[in-house]
Order: sequence, then C-alpha cells, then structure tokens
Amino acid sequence: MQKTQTGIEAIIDSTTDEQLRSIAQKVHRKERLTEEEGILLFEKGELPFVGALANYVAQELHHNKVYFNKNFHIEPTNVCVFTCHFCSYSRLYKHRDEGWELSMEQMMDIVRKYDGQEVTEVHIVGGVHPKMNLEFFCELVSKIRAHRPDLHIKGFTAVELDYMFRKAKLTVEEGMKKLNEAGLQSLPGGGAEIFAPAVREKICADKVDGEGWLHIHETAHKLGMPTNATMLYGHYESYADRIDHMSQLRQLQDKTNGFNCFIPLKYRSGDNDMSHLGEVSLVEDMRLYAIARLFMDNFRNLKAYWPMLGRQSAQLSLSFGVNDLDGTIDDTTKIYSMAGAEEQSPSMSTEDLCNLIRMVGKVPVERDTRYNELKVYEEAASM
Ligand code: V47
Ligand code: SF4
Repeated sequence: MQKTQTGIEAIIDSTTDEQLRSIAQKVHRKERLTEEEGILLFEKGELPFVGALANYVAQELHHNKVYFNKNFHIEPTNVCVFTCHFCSYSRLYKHRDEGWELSMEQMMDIVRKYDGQEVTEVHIVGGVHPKMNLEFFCELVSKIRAHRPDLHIKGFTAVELDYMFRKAKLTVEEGMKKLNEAGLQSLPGGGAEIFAPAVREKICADKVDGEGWLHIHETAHKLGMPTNATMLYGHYESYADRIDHMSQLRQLQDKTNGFNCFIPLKYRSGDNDMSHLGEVSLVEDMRLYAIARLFMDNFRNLKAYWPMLGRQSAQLSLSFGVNDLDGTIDDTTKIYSMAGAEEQSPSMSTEDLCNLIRMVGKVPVERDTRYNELKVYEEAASM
C-alpha cells in the first residue's frame, strides 16, 4: 500500500534541485535556515515552491487563523527634519505651510471620536517635527491614558525617538522610561528601512542608522515594551541586503523575544525622489513574504499592511505565509495614499476585513496588540 504523503513531503519529493530540496527538508525538520540559504531562496526559489513551504509553516503555527486588530492612527505632523528619498509624505520645516501640525487638542479630538467604540489600540506615528519634543509627547500619551485607560498606546518610530531623546539630552533608556511611565506601551516598526549602510546612505542618509534602530528596540524590550519590525524593500537593496536585515532582526529576537511581528513594506513609487525606480511585481512581493516566513523562524507573526499593499494583494499574501492583516483602520493614515498606494482612503469595516479573510478559507480572529485572541469570527452573522 502506498504511504500517504503530507503536503511538505510531496514538496520535498517533487523538488529536483538538490539545494532547494535540502532547504525544504530543513523546513520540515524545523531547522533554522542560514543566511546563504536565505539568499539562495531569493535567487532560485520560484513562487510555488517558497509559497508552499511558507504556507506549511504558517499552517503549523496558526492553523487557519488570520489576525487583525481594531485600531486607529494619529499622525501628529508630516513636517520632518529628515529627507528620506522614498518619502512622499513629509514636508521640510521651511515648507511646513504645505503640511499639517496637529495641536494637543486636535489629537485628543481624534481620540474622543472613538469614545464608546470597540477599538483596542491607537497607533501614533508621524514626521520628525523640530518643535514637537519629548515633553509634548509625554503629555499627549498621558492625556490619552487618562482619557481612555483601556486603549493600548503604540507609538513613535525609532527615528522619532532617536531625535526626541537626543534633543532632550537623555540616553535612550532614560527617554524610553519617561515615555513608558507616561503611558506608552509599545513601539511600531517603522524607520528600519534597510540596515545595510551603503543602501541606507542612498535612501535615508540623515536619520538614525541600523545600529541605532536596533538599540532603541532592544532598550524597549528590556523595559518590557514589545515592538514591531519593518523592512522597506523593492528599491536599491540586493537579496543579500534583505537577508542581512532579516538576520539582524532574527538575532535581536533570539536575545530579547521582544518583537511582536515582522512587517515587510513594499516601496511605493508615487511622487517621491525615487519614483524613477518603479515598483517590484506582485510575484516578487509574494516571494518576499514567503521567504520572510521561512527565514524569520523566531517571529510568530508576519504582517501584511493592507493600506500599503492594497487589499487584494494583502488577501493573496495569506496564502504565502502571512497571518496578520493589521487593523480595520479608519481613514486616518496618509503615509501610503501619498506614496501612490491603491488605498487612497484606507478604512475597512470589521465585516469587510472578515469577509476578505474568509474568502481564502481562513478564520478571522481579532487580537490585541500583544496577539492575545479577543474574538474568533467563525460565522458571518456574529459581527
Ligand atoms: O518607516 C514611507 C515607510 C514607514 C514609503 O508597526 C514607505 O504596526 C513604502 O512603519 N513606500 C512608517 N513605504 C510606517 C510603519 C508602519 C506602518 C503600519 C504598521 C506599523 C506597525 C508600522 O513607512 C517608514 C517607511 O518604511 N514608508 N514612505 C513609501 N514611499
Ligand atoms: Fe521623515 Fe519618516 Fe518621511 Fe523619513 S520616512 S522623511 S523620517 S516622515
């Protein structure tokens, strides 16, 4: 009688390339892939191969569950002292009349708009404004905390924090403690871009470097604050740069276990200094998600940020290792619509998001920021 094969055994058996077959066997044995193997996957791994392996790993970890959370964004300003060439969103201080600068009250009005609504998280992120300092943001965070203690406050990229702390003449640890005491609970993953110094020099030379970004996240982890990690891909970076970036994150995760999730961010070419580069294809997007799922073996959660990727591509990514679609989000984020993403006014109701997940045979699960499960949406009727 013929032995029944599991999905992964069939993949192993049908792979004729020795190197790829050996990688598939390692994935089956739950062994960590080396950097060389990661690069090889980018060079040789075709979408059906990496996709099937990534789907296997995601199924083992999460079965059919796909997570989302109910959140809203506050973007205090798009005025920024830095000049990242991929950024379509920021305006220099001297051109601040073209941008926005929200007052404390305007930001609290956004928070109050959600009174009585079932949101669990506020995500605060924006440009680096020379006049919005640590004291200002400690006050904002403590006001939000006082107004709505049940809301998890996730805020400020390492880039914003690095600038704030340096201006306040505080160490990263001192500054982080102040924000934490004011009520900040976790950090988003922005600002990581790509750590490789030569590429970083080309795309965002004047902001915190890779080492500084990692130090800020490590400090947060040590204080018990979880954080996210991103990688901006699809511009000048090589496959080796992508793997180097993911490897540095993997090493820090080994050390602290403080990352909640990994979020690859596709470079969008609308209206910025790098527009001539264009954008990578959908196949390359899916290959990247799949390889991230295989390489980042100590990150349980791989997030596709749908406002940036577009909802159809985000839906597709659920078959390539992704297990999280971020949030329902109101139309409060402008970072991607200004960079030419399909989602010009990104907002999705819980029902829309759940339907999108169900259409690919998965089960929508609402989570909180720390990935505690809040509600499993088994049936369409229970919304
Ligand atoms: O660091 C800016 C990116 C990031 C472009 O942690 C661009 O849950 C593509 O990090 N094309 C900020 N990307 C946003 C961010 C984020 C978003 C959602 C969720 C979380 C989280 C974090 O946006 C920047 C940069 O990498 N970005 N411009 C662009 N043209
Ligand atoms: Fe400023 Fe962030 Fe835009 Fe860079 S990506 S210019 S740090 S807002």
